[in-house]
Amino acid sequence: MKEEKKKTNQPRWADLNLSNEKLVKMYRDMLMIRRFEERAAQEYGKGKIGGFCHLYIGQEATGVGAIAPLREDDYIYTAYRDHGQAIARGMDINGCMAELFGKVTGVSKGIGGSMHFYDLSKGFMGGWGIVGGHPPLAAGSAFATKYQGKDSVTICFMGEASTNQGVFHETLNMAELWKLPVIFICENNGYGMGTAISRAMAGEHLFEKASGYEMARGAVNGMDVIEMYREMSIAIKRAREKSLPTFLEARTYRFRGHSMSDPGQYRTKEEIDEYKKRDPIETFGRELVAEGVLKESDLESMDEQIKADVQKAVEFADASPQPPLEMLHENIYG
Ligand SMILES: Cc1ncc(C[n+]2csc(CCOP(=O)(O)OP(=O)(O)O)c2C)c(N)n1
Repeated sequence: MKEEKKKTNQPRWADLNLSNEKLVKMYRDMLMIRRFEERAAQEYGKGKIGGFCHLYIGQEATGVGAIAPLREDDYIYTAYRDHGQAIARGMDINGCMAELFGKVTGVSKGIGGSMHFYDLSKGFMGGWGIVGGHPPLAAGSAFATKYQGKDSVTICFMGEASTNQGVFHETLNMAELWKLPVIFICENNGYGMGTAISRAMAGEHLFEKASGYEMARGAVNGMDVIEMYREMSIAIKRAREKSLPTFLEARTYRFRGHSMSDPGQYRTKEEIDEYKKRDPIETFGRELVAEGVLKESDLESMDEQIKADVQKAVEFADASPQPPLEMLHENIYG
């Protein structure tokens, strides 16, 4: 009886070997992404940021929960909605903000912009703009590390619309055929630009697309950082120890438009409000307080500190110089 009571009193992450420090870091990373992007939206409005800018707000738990169980020698590929994953990977927020501002101190020297964050030292391989264009690169990365006899894992984020591309299927086929240590994380936020998934995709169970290749697969609640961490830990173990791929469908939602230029008239306020009730940051923050990991006052002071850090990043970006003209001729094939 005593034993049973003890079990039910345990937090739901008790089996995951997560220290309080790690739990707090996961919460902090999600809040940093949120505050960084809210500020990016403001700066975009002021004309400080140009070009495309796709916000990750609402999807934070997917990126943080997927990246938290990785090792430093693992690799990450993603699409253009890349700020959140870059921050979750520990990329410098000054460099990230400067990249948005198109400054030479940016993570891609100011010539990539919002869609092309990159940091080799963190194994963050971008930031890619073509829908479905990067999954084959991720499979190539997994092939390379396997060929070199390393036990690194490559993870690849993609939007659900990319799974309608032919190259997606070619990639899954080769990944399973060659037993590559790669994890595909499909962030199903329900919409490809303004088109609801139900209008563009046959079949209700997206993750079953991987069944044609007999790949390990499943769906996970992408609004829940702990569930993401749990499923990713299993997939990472499979990739690292057995060199096998996994396809995970993370069910999530973006609270903002597709990009900064999207007025978002294809969804109702009621639908958005419904998802906001499941805000991944608020729900996890409440849970950490309920479990005694943090106090309400800790949440507040952390938020203040993060806002101050983001303010400094904006000042850094603003004060940084533009890339010099000579750089126009660098990194060009010809
Ligand atoms: C090959 C290709 N076709 C069209 C586009 C234009 N486009 C940019 S984003 C996007 C929607 C992609 O949606 P999804 O993959 O679900 O990702 P999300 O934006 O929801 O993160 C489209 C069609 C593109 N970038 N590349």
